[in-house]
Amino acid sequence: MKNSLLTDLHKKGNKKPKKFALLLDPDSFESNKSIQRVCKVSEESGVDLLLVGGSLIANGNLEDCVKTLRKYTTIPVYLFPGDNLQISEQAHGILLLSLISGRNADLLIGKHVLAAPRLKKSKLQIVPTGYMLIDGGHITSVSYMSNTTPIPSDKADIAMCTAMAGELLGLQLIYMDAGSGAAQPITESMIKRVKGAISIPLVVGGGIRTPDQAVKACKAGADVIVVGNAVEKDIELIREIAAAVHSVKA
Ligand code: 1GP
Repeated sequence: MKNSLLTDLHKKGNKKPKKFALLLDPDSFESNKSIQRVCKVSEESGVDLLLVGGSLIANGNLEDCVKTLRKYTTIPVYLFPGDNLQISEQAHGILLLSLISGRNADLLIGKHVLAAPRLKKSKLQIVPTGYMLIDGGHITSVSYMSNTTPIPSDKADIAMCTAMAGELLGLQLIYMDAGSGAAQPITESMIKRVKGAISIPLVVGGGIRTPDQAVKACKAGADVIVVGNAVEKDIELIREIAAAVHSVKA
């Protein structure tokens, strides 16, 4: 099946080559109204992608959240699953994450085996994604829940070789993540090294709170910037970060 997210990321000559994705955690919304508000601001700001998921969904309802997003916006909605239960057929697609920075077999392949029959039957666009956790200054939910050690932030060589291995294994996207609410985002030098070593698109997230940090990550080589926490606290930041990301040329 034609994969519109990957096609878009590989497209040459795009006036806005850098993409801005919002990470929406179903637990963070008190009501449908607050999801609708995010949809409105995201549409007005030209947000490119909505990712839905979390390390742990305790109270929120993934299915309802995705349904509401599909109803109130035309922006592509992709699942960013914390586990094999976080699947909704209502989404456009799913980042099928293999946690290649860790050595937890369940998150490298185990959960995928459980999810495979359902995914195979679904109409979801599947994006095979090499997911790499990078140390962002403190233990994040994702490193705790995944029971894996993130790559140290000053070990760009390890990050580079991990991403290269992911590409060689056939993964089609690399997502480098300092984890939600990371104290420090991933350094520009690490992004540069990783981007220079792969030819598949690179997503960068975790701890990005300002338009300036987003621009630096884009200039270093990120193709997609993901922000979650910061916009949950200040929804208007969506406009500023979207404009900053879209101002960066190829
Ligand atoms: C986490 O990359 C995302 O998986 C976004 O991180 O919530 O820190 O923006 P933040």
